[in-house]
Amino acid sequence: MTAEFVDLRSDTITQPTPGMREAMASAPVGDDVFGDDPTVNRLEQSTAELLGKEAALFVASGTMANQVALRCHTRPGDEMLLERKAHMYWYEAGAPAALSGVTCRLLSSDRGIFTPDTVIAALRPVDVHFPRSRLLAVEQTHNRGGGTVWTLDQINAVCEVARSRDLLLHLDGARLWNAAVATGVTEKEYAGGFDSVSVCFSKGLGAPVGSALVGSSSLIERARHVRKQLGGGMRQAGIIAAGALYALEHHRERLVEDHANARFLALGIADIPGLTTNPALVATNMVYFEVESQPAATMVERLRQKGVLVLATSPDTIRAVTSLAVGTESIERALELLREVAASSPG
Ligand code: TLP
Repeated sequence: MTAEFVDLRSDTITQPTPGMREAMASAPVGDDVFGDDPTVNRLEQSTAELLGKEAALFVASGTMANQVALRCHTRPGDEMLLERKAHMYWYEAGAPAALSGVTCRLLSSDRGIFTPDTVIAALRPVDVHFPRSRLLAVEQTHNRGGGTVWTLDQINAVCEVARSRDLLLHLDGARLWNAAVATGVTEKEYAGGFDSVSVCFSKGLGAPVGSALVGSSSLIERARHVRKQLGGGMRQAGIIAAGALYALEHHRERLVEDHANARFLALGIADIPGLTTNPALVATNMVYFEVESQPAATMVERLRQKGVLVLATSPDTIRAVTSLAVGTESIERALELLREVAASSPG
């Protein structure tokens, strides 16, 4: 995408910074399938430490991290409990069924955040007729919930009830970094109650590729095998792991800028006639808003023609995501163009 576009489609669109490219170019590498890549090893160790777990596995994407975890935790016919609009259910191409033979039990929530009672109500008794309730998955921040943040108390409460009913626990922490920066609760504290956590380096942190799955040494050993089965064993992967390491070391704290830009964007949108959003609900780097005057897809196309890229997430909803690719001036420009497009009819 050319530089004139204000690209708010996702925080996945960022380009590696010059410092990151330099780190990637000079990274020592080796064959990671043999465990020989020092940069991958360093990334896995740092990530495990940061999350307070024994081990980590570098994988190609957040989807791969989540699905490898699911495969490790379940057997075919098992059931996973997760929120109705969770990424693992909504955006992972049917992988729980296709790759693990797992069915999904969908939980209702308030913008992605559900309660211990909801978990209890969804649990199946042990009975020959039923799938085995095996895993509870939580998403932090919750993407389709609006980039919402679970408090530590909310997370611990669902972990406790799940644990007491013998469920395993997975955290889809693609944007756990954003939650940590937004609340001051560390990634490690959030990860404490979970058997496995996935984190992404290629969202707000700005690395070009890569995610990690973290957990106990035995889980990660098994995950390494599953990753190989899926064709995800990479060779001189240190080239991309170096970008992830750089992101981890240099781009976490700056996420506050993305959050401030998202709030600024939401406040601007709330003032535009025909568009609706609640800035008070913008907790991280995502702004969801409703469009009254035209279908969301029409507005997305008209904005594209003017130089603003956003995504329609339902017939009347648009998502805009801030990242290191968009500074405050770009947000001001996006707001101007949003005003123009909302004020004129599609014609
Ligand atoms: N989300 C992407 C799209 O897939 C929707 C985005 O633009 O937000 N967990 C969560 C919570 C995610 O939001 C995403 C990506 C993933 C997992 C998957 O990561 P990737 O894209 O690396 O497979």
